[in-house]
Amino acid sequence: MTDAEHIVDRLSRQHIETQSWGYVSTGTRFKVYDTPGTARDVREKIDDAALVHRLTGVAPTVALHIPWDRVDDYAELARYAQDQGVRIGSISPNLFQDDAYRLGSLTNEDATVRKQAVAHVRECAAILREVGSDRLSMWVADGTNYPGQGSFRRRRRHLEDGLREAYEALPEQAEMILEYKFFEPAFYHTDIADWGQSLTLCEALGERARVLVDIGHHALGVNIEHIVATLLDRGRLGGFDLNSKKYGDDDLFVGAINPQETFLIALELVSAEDDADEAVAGAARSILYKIDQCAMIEDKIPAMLRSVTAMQTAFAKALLVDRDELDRRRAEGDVVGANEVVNDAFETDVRPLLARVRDRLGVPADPLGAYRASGEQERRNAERVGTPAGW
Ligand code: PSV
Ligand code: MN
Ligand code: MN
Repeated sequence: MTDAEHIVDRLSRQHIETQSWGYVSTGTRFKVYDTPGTARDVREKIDDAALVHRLTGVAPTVALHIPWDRVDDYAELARYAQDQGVRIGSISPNLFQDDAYRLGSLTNEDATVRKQAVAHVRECAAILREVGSDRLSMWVADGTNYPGQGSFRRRRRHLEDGLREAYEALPEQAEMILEYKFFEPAFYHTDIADWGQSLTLCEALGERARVLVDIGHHALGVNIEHIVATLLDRGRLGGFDLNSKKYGDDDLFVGAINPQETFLIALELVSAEDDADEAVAGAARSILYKIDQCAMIEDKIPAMLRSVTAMQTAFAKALLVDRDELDRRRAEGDVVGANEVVNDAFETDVRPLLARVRDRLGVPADPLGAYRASGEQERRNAERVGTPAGW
């Protein structure tokens, strides 16, 4: 196999999960705009995810968020998804939209509230079983707004206890992937604020708990690829929430801002996938790549297509890096040369390579162009009348 064929082969096996809440009308606390043709219920969200998969060939699963996507019969919903050509992927509990959680969910001083939160996470663990999924994607929004408001250590103990109960309820093959975020909705402290806090919790829980990195959940200037490398090396990077940001948790589509960062993250990932240490390589190959974006004023499906194709672009460029040559330059202390090797790949036009990948997958060479020409948006605009689904 030539190098180019090898790259086409790897890119044909890419798997990017789109998320149900990326297909609905969302906004900021100032305004939610209803865009025409937007999904109104979970089935329409699945329909849109299925269309994105048909157009790209690399997005075969869709993540759900409960209760936004709550239904009576999850096995039936899983069959519906399968009929459309996709599967249900990760399940996210919601520990931030109930009045009871005003002072925290799993960290609350009140044992009744903690119990409610644990019960909800366990409900989500049970849904995994019903839909045949293996990832529980957890974000704990808990935190405090003012100094003095809470006891950090007591909250941390409650958190660990609650997560352990949830962890023990996971189906045998399933994993918990644990997100961190440094601010919002709380503004003084957040209980799982950074990767170190998430990692130490995962280590306390067990082998089937790994860290989830949401690109938007870092302060400006933080070197995310370094965090990624550190977690990869410990076999504890379990998933991504993919998006891009200019400021904070902006949830813009991938590649819109700083595509070089996405590329440098991808470079760490492909190099870990090839690591001689099977524990590192195996963990890297089982990472969940989930989109977590909010299309506020734009049409949802084109925005999702942009993210999926930006991830393909980042990985294509990462795979083009001559890592043997890079290692030689590093060993020689050739600072400029090493950077040049990385940059050469970043500056390569990978569109012809991706056209080959799409040809192999039997999907259009230009997914976004094909969507525009398909009439699917116009059909949705005409058919989907009435209130779109929101959060
Ligand atoms: C929190 O900001 C977050 O990134 C979590 O992943 C949530 O589940 C998601 O956003 C909801 O939009
Ligand atoms: Mn997220
Ligand atoms: Mn977020």
